[in-house]
Amino acid sequence: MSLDAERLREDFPILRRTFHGKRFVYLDNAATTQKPSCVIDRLSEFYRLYNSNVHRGAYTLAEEATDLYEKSRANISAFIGGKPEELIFVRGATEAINMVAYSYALARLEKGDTILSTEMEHHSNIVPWQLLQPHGLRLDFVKLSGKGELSLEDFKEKITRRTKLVTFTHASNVLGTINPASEFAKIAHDNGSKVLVDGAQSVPHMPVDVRELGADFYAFSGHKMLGPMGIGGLYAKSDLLEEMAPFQGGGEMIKEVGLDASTWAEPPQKFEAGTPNVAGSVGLSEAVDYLRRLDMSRVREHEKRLSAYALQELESQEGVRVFGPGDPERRGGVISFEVKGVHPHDLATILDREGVAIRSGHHCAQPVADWLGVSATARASFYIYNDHTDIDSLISALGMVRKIFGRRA
Ligand code: C6P
Repeated sequence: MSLDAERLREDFPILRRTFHGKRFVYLDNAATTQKPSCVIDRLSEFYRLYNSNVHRGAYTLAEEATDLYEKSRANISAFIGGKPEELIFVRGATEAINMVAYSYALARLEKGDTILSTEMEHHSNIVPWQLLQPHGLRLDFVKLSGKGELSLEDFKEKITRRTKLVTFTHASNVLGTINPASEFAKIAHDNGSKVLVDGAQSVPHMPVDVRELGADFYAFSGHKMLGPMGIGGLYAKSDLLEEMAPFQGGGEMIKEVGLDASTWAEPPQKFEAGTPNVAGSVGLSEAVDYLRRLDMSRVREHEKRLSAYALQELESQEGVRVFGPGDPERRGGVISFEVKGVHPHDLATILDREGVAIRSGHHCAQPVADWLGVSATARASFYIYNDHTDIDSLISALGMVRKIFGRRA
């Protein structure tokens, strides 16, 4: 059974807003998703009834908050096929990747070892590795090719015996491409390299099982999957968490502290210094329950159908160029495009006047824009509450763009 987006929209209070007198058509879900009432209510309930610090107090309220926090960890880790002790709560995918950079790569790799990333990455999977270069770690990138896929040939050529970590995005936030993650992971493992997958654009949109994928590390953000901002996860295999160095020092990540030296708590606490985002974890757990009820295979099917329709409609518009793979089987619900003669920022501004919210710019993935040979693109990205009528609104708003820009568009 397909998703009933119109029905689902009723769960999202923000989607009842109007902008410039028009129905709100939210097509910037790759940036962040809207929150259903159950998540908003759960956050409010936490602060009304359960607010307390965790892992510290001996009183009942503190025990309740700790229980909620740890149950949320178990629920969220199960959603991606992991065990509770394999999930570290972080602010989001960016912090998760930085944690791997500092606690694993910097602490465990040797001078001259290489990290192999790709040209398809968000800045958060490029810059943390660049920051390690002054420490003697090398960085290389798998090339983009074709319509925006990673070149398997180049990957096989670039992976060497010094490649200790391979990292790539599961799904591109600009091109929409879904990478064959398990195939890449197998090549990396056969070479003796560890694998970090950036799941920021995949966990919200398709069934993900970190074990089936063969990921050693998997990063994701709660706010892109109906959850609150400021909470996300780093999945890491237990043996790796054991050997990794702490990311930050402070309360709760220690076993014993002396003035000269300290010892560390067991994972996951070892990586969660200071007061964590307890309300965020509870809210994200509620979001996971909501997605589970919908069924992630249906979420994926829904987005595939929407993408197929959007691709067909956009490509039939004069002067519109769509970027990324053409086959909806090989892409997610993220569609970047340009309209000839119109800067993407102008396009987004005119669309806003029609009630349609899209993103324009380089989407924090400048190397992808460079590869496309553009400085910016317009980007529409879909989620469970979007349907064909939203794409129709986008297309009709593009008609307005054409009117304003005259024959140039
Ligand atoms: N991309 C977009 O509009 P954070 O900001 O930590 O939640 O997620 C970072 C991130 C990492 N990897 C990928 C593939 C991403 O798409 C993002 C976030 C948003 O495309 C905001 S720039």
